[in-house]
Amino acid sequence: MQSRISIAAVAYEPNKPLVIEDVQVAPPQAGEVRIKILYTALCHTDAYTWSGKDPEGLFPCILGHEAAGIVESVGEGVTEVQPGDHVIPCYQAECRECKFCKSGKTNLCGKVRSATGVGVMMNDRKSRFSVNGKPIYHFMGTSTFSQYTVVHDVSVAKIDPKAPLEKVCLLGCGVPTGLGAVWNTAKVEPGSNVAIFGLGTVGLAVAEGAKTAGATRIIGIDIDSKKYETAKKFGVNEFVNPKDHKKPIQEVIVELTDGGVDYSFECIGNVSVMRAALECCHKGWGTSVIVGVAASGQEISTRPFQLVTGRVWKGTAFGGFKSRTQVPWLVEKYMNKEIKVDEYITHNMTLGDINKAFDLLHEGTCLRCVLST
Ligand code: NAD
Ligand code: AHE
Ligand code: ZN
Repeated sequence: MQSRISIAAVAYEPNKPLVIEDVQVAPPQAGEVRIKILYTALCHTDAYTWSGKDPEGLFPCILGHEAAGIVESVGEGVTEVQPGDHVIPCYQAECRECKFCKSGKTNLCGKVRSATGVGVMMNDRKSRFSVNGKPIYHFMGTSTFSQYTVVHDVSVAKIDPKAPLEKVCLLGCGVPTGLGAVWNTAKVEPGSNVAIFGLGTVGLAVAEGAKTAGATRIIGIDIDSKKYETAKKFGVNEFVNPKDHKKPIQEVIVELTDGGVDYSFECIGNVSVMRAALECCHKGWGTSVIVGVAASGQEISTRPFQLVTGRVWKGTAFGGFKSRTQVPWLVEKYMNKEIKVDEYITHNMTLGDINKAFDLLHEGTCLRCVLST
């Protein structure tokens, strides 16, 4: 098998514009899959790592982890996918053999995480990307801001070939994360009241998940009041802007809900808001789920009394979904019109416009921007 020349967006340094250039993509080795990426969206975690605030961020690298494509070639021993299969790369692997996968207690997988966290492939601890012979690091085991990428076979979900790749690419991260935070991590029951901090794609997917779980009050909290109009379409039925109140936002929510909410979700990545989200939960049973990713060095705090008196603090990665097993199921749910996907796509561009797309991501009007490669 031969190397491929692929146009990719390379992040050479934190916060410096990504460089669109030809990258050499080596053939897949044993247990690896080379994918032709057709569509990739941008997630705030890409922006976070690019900003230099991710302790696992390495440069130069190829970012991107919310995408869809077609298998181009496979390495020795790969049995579950073959060239031509339609796939979604999954940053959270699922090997079905490791201690984590077998535990039945988590969707985290231990098989390749030690390599994906340091930008290399498991086999030889090296990268498959290079420019003029110099290696470029992988990112989250996916690196989808490239026409071709190489991933571990345990990180590939084979999906229905009839599914529109330009839409279902979103099922690689943000939408499943929000839905799963509600369905798998919090396990929201009918009649619950729910507070969602941050109404970006992840927060809106939490709202959609809460609505389908039968939550009655779905309170959206965002410092941008423009978010409410869109949020209503995803199930938010009350809106609070912390800027409209002098009191701490947790006190406002506790008063609004006769003692606090049953479930809250932090979908921003702000540790002060994480505290507020915990403290707005009802004494005795309220559960708060941390979804947002906070910068290196940031820590959460609260009075231990908050937990002693029955509030529960949890976190979620990819909404607790087992990736290879459940991403195809989510695709089917989308095809059956049981979950939204199209509604999160506010912009479409090409890979060459990726720097403009990142600018848009920081504007309040952009939920997901899908790039064609
Ligand atoms: P986003 O930037 O689109 O949405 C964040 C929202 O929070 C915006 O509407 C913004 O106006 C609002 N906001 C900002 N500061 C606020 C404050 N102090 N109080 C209230 N609202 C505030 O982001 P997104 O794409 O929805 O992602 C949200 C977070 O989830 C990010 O941190 C991302 O890295 C993380 N994430 C985590 C996972 C996971 O598996 N845990 C997966 C995907 C994304
Ligand atoms: N490298 C970061 C961790 C970032 C993080 O928590 N990532 C989430 C997914 S965000 C997707 O948009 C996650 O699933 N984490 C679990 C894992 O195995 O990485 C840091 O802060 O170190
Ligand atoms: Zn993401």
